[in-house]
Amino acid sequence: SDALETHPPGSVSQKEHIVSDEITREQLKDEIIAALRHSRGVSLAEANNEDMYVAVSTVVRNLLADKWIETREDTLKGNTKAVGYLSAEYLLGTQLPNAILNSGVPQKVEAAVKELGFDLNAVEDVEVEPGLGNGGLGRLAACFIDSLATKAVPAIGYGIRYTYGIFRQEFDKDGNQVERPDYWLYKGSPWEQANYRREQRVGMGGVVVTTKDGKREWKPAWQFRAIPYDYMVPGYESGRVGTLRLWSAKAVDEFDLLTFNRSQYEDAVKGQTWAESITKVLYPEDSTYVGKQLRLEQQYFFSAASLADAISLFYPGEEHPDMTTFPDKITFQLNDTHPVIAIAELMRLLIDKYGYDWDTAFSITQRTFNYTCHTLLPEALEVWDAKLMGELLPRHLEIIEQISDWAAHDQAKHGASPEAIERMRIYSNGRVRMAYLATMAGSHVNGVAELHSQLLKDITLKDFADLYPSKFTNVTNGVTPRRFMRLANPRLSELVTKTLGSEEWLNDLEQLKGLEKYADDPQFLKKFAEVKHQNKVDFADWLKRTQGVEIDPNSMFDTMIKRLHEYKRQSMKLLQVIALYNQLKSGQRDINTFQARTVIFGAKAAPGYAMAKLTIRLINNVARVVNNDPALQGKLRVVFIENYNVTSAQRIIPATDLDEQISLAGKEASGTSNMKFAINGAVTVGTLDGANVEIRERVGAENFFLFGMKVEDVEKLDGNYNPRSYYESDPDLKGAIDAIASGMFSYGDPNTYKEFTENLINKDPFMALADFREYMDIQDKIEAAYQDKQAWTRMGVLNTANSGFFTSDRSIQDYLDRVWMTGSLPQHK
Ligand code: B1H
Repeated sequence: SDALETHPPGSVSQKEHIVSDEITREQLKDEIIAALRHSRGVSLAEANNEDMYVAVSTVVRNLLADKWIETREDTLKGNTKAVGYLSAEYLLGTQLPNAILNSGVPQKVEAAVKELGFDLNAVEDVEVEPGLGNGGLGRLAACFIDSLATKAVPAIGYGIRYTYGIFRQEFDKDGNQVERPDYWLYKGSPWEQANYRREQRVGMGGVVVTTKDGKREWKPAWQFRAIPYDYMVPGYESGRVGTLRLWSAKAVDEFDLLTFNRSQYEDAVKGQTWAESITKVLYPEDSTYVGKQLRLEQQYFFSAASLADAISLFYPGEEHPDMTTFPDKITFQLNDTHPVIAIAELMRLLIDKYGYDWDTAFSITQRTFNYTCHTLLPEALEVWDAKLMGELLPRHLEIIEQISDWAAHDQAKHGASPEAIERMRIYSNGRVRMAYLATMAGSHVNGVAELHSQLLKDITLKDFADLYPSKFTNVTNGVTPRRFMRLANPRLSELVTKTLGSEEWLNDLEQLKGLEKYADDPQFLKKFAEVKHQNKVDFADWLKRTQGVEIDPNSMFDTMIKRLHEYKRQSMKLLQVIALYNQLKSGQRDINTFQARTVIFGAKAAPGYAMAKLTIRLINNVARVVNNDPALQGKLRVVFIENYNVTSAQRIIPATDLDEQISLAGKEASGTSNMKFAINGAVTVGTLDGANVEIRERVGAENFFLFGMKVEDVEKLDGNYNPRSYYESDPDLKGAIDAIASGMFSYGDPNTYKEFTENLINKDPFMALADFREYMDIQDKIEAAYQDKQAWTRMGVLNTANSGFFTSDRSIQDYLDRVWMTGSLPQHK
């Protein structure tokens, strides 16, 4: 009866069931007020921005709920093979603006919030972004699930719900990075839903026994509860809402009551604390591998829970499912080696639990998995100590040993030499090589940009590529234009929409090509330049407001945002800045004709990476000295954005004139901010590395500032590289390094940056000194080019017009065609 009908707090009432597209502004206002009262317990008059944030989020979620359920039902019908994206990281960014955009009624939501007396921007500012990733790899996963939903691909993203995401970065008074815990769930999140109905158990430790009928059986020492937290992934204009399922660990027994009764409280909760530590914190390493037990626990925990989830989804209630059909139901993409242990887990389930023979099990497994490699750096390839793995996952180690033997056998059959077979060993000398396991036990291996995929075949995985060439393919990365153009840059989006006559470009980004014909239209160039200028003004205001730093929107905004790593060469950028500073101080460069520049850095360093942290300190201190030197008349400024993250990226990128992509050739697998900058009409200065190569090909060499050694040059120099000779022969370079060594940026203390300068002069592992001169010279060309405002804007336009390829929608299409061999659900508009 009506009287007994109850609604979960803030839900859309069932009586007046609302079809999201037909909802009116008035109804939305009522729903928001209801959500305020039901889920926050406040009236509209009492509500603050935080209440409003939760209420609007609740209402927008409700608008998407039907599509979410429908998408799941259609996914599980199994008519179209689904995609399981396995990733230890998802760097999502804020949820509310994206959900509003994809709610189908963004204008109405905006109007409703406004009419209730709130500023939507201020409401959105309340949200703390879930920083469940380190950098490009995690952000890529977030872009991919967005595109999967937009393309109506039946998909589930699986990952880890870290209680603490990537640390919050602060700078201390000396300019050092200080890491603060990122308790992003401090006030809860309206975007997640604990889904206890789909809870799983995951075991670890223990022993393997042989049963009476001769089978191997794992007896884990401990069990953990794996609780899924579900996030909606709304597609843009697809009528589809996908699922991101993040696992959280909990103890099986909340309390050890016996212990507690003896009032030893600490002991009683110990088991709980230990269990929950598995998903407590994201490892803040990017591109380096650390063989920590807890990390393997995290990897296995989410891989095992995800596989169990998929099996129970596609074979509900079946005790003896026909697992030979599993690869037709779902294909799993392994995002780097972090989830590769899933391969051994599926083998274990197939053999030990479902009773398949080894060959059948291996064929199912091979057809189920594909692997994306994101690196070329040897230190990033995960190699587990077999002893550690054996203690935690004894049965899995056994299986991996068997796969290793099978692989050697298969390689011999394909004609590999004994030496090559030895090099390709998955398990040898007490080490387990996860990249090799993924390569042998999956169907496809892909790199993330053309150059990277080629280098994988030529170097990192050469033996495998020679033997199994058809396994290898490339899928160039992409980024979602919804977040990085429509949400981040509404002004440019509006100009594009007006110019092209529709918004279709947002899910068909190649349509940006239509802007090319306006590249010489002075009217259009003026508007494009005006958009950039307004974005710069906005950014300057934001910087003033949040960091108290003042910058001049009329200066050139020259940006380098990415993780701090030696191979990315923030140090080279810094040497250029110091050299400029020296030239301006000495009068070698005329301050009156100098193009004012604001150099913007944003970067986090892994807490254990000493050289990266020293570089951060130096950047901050160069900023201090340069910004406070009256002789420069404010014409050269250096700013370091504290706690660079997705939210700040969305502000910086649309305001940037010049984008720095200056890694040593052959080191950056792809890069993805380079794509975001190009789409937003910034011009790139870069080396021939990663996706820079493809960006330059598309936007045109004349609209890209190329410099530096190529991969071949680096190879030639390798082995007899002498950085000191560059230092000694280039006065600008010597002057910059000597300035650091003299204590100019350390209050006269010559020791503070000794390791930094000595490392450059004597080792310089990423050859910054060898590329320095060309980098200085190209910066002069850039300065000259910037003087002609119209020509510069034209370059920006041609970047935007020709970067349609770099949408993640295209990447997903490539995966569908080359790797997953599946398609989309019908779109429900
Ligand atoms: C990338 C990583 C990475 N490559 C280890 N590898 C990690 C490795 O926690 N860990 O141990 C975390 C991350 N991340 C990046 O992936 C590449 O450096 C970029 O060039 C690329 O654009 C990005 C996405 O493919």
